Amino acid sequence: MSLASPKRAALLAALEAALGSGALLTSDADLAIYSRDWSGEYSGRPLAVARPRSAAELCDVVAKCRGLRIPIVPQGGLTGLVGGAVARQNEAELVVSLERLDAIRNIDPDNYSMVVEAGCVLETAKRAAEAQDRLLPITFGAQGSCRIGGNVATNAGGVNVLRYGMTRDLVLGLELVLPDGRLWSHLSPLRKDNRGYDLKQLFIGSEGTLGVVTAVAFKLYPLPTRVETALVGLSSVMDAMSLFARARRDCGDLLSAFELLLQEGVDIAMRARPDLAPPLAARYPAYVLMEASTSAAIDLKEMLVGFLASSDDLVRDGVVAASRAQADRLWLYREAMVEHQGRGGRYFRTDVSVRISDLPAFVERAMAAVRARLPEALPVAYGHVGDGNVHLNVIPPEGLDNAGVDALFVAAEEAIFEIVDQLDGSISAEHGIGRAKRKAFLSRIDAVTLDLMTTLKRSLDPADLMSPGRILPSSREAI
Ligand code: LAC
Ligand code: ZN
Repeated sequence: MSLASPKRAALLAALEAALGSGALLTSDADLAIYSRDWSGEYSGRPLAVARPRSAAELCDVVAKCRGLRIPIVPQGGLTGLVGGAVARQNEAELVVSLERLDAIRNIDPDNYSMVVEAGCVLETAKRAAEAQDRLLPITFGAQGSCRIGGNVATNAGGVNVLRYGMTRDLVLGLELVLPDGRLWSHLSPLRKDNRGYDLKQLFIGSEGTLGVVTAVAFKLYPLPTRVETALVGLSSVMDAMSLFARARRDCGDLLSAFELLLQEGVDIAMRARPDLAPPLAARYPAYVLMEASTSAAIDLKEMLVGFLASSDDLVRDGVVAASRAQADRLWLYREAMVEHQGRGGRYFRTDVSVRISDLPAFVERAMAAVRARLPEALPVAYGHVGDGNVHLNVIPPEGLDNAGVDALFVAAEEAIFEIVDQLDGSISAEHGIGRAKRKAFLSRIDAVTLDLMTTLKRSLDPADLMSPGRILPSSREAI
């Protein structure tokens, strides 16, 4: 469906008048960077890009789109991996970029809270909190590009979830524009508030389908003054999870990251970054990157070194970083592997979860299923195993054409999700549903849950104008 030009012209004229010049982008050259996500998997030219500077301006944009029945897709840093923020091909969707709504409205160190606008880059918000001796704990590779509104809309995860929770656990208040154009403003950073339904929870993780986030009140934590990082080699994923169970007890609440890598992943990192030497003297089937941190005056290094020494039945070798620079280098194996796993081409991504106790069985069975079904492909597993969340990705053989890669994606998804189902896990622990996981999501959802979700969507957005076709089928779509 493409939009008839009188309707398009009416919208553009109305938006131009409401927003002023420079706020509305319409040329091919200007639209290019808003038309493709970071993964390269999704692209679509929007009808135009509106860049409001205030929540009031955004209310106006939404009201005008509503009048003309034009769908809206909010966009942040385009680092989401499920196709949520890119306009659908040939669907005449207006992208609303939050990039100019990027102020840090306030930081209250004594209340351990801050209020940030949706377009603020995560790293900028983290730095501002740090300058006041506080930690905004959302942490992951894309933090230099992703924006706060997207973090909330997707309930972003990351490497510190096991200590601080998902984004949802850090949100105290929200301000957003509803599909009918009204502003819902609840930014009060109270720690406890039990008045009626906790409405903000409906919007966190709703992926742009129920409203557009304009500002967020976050809970902050003490900025750690001591951080200890270790990379250890182990004989198996099973041993890695036994180590995790012990670390939970022996490191208490000081454990802030527990990431799994396999030897294949370390090899990918070293191929991509020839300056990275093998991390340990020998090669191991599994590696764990673990981090403990605190702001308290305790000997954290003694605790971590003591813990690893007492676990010498599991830990075959390991290194504890002697400096922040060395710790950053240990994290580089993880980051370089993530960045280069696809060798610059397309690859199949998952972000599944199972019970922590089922994780070794999941990795073994899912890797075996992928190898049996796609012997030429390379399965790579890594991730936040302290949360039971693993990224089991599948890299196509080099030279495979696009149709072959499409077929591989289908086969890989079937093979991996079948094991997730057997273990009663989640096909999306972290990245959300968007468009990428919609079919798999809808084919597994129970009737009551689907009815509740559809009822909610229809009551808040009866004309289906907010990110249609993401999570749930669009009402205009043949299913
Ligand atoms: C990670 C992101 C991709 O864990 O979820 O690296
Ligand atoms: Zn992840």
